[in-house]
Amino acid sequence: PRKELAEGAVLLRGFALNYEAAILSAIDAVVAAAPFRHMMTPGGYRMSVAMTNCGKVGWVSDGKGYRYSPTDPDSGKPWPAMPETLLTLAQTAASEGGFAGFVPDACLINRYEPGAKLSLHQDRDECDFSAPIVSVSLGLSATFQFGGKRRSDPIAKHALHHGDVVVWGGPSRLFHHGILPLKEGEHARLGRCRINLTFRKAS
Ligand code: MD5
Ligand code: FE
Repeated sequence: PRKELAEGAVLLRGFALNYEAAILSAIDAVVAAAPFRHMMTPGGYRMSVAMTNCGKVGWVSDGKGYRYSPTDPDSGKPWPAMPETLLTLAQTAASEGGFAGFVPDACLINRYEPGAKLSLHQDRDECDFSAPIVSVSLGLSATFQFGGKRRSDPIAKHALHHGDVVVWGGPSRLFHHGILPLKEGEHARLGRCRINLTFRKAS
């Protein structure tokens, strides 16, 4: 089932379920080499979402700002390579969403525990806004806030569940969005957390 949330934004409900076991073992391998950590915002706040990355570059935040870095600042080493199965998932979903030829070079992995949230923001740190962002939701369900190009635009809410994939391209690529504080719960395979993968063409 496929649902257009806005021009260029396509929700593929349950699309990742076929790949579940492969995704979870790929995440385990990435996290073994580059553990989840809570980054600091440029303003000096600790993010409630824990993050890691795989791919050629990874998204980082610290006192100096937001950017993509080829190395993990915690280890000084390159981020783990993007597992083939994750790349295939992202490319298959992008094609389904109307973005054939998507070649992500970064995958940000976000881990939410109950109470963790992502305040309303735009994803603007990438070099090429003509490429979509593909996001994969796993574990506990979350409420996604979906606004518009301007921060003051009205905000819709959508539930995102285990296995859901969203392709954010076209005009929606720069829409404001966020995740409300995760509600307490227990997921059969993921436990007390939600994991979101975002595939990006960052550099
Ligand atoms: C999440 N992550 O569920 C979300 C999913 C992030 C982030 O927001 O920056 O790590 S990605 C949602 C997204 C990406 C690009 C555009 C739009 C939404 N949008 O137009 O709403 O952890
Ligand atoms: Fe975002």
